[in-house]
Amino acid sequence: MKKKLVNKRYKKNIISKKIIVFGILLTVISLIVYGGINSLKSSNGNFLLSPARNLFMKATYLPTEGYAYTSQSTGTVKSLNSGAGSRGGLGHNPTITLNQGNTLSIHLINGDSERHSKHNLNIDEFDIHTKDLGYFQSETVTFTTNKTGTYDYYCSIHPEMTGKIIVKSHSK
Ligand SMILES: [Cu+2]
Repeated sequence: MKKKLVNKRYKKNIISKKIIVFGILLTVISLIVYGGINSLKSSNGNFLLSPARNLFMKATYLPTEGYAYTSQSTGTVKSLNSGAGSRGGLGHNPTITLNQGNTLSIHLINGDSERHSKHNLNIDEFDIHTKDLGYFQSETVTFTTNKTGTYDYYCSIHPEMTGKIIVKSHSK
């Protein structure tokens, strides 16, 4: 009779230990999964469903145009039109055309070797605001085009630094 009781207690002990170990494992796994999901989120809080397209933008000073963004298409962003008066394959303040649901990473570098002015990049509708970047500083912003329409990107320091982002719907 006594032996059986001891056996029961021993079994109970093992079970509660198993539950504790299982609980710890579950916590660790949840943390890993949560971290993984969070790393898939873009700057405006949307989940990345497709790999980000990359756009390299340089904030600079052009003798004829003044302060401007220039870009080099990496081939992943479609219809990256160069602005008027572009030279040497570099358009200034280019129009960026995207489809709804696209994820775009803009890598902005302050390449203002002429004036060494600070520059930033803002797209209000997608909650994109970089820091004021000093000469040679860079920042990457990532967002998902969760709505269609034509939006402005701009530098809050230089009103002439502005261009358009056109987001088209899937069906068109
Ligand atoms: Cu600027």
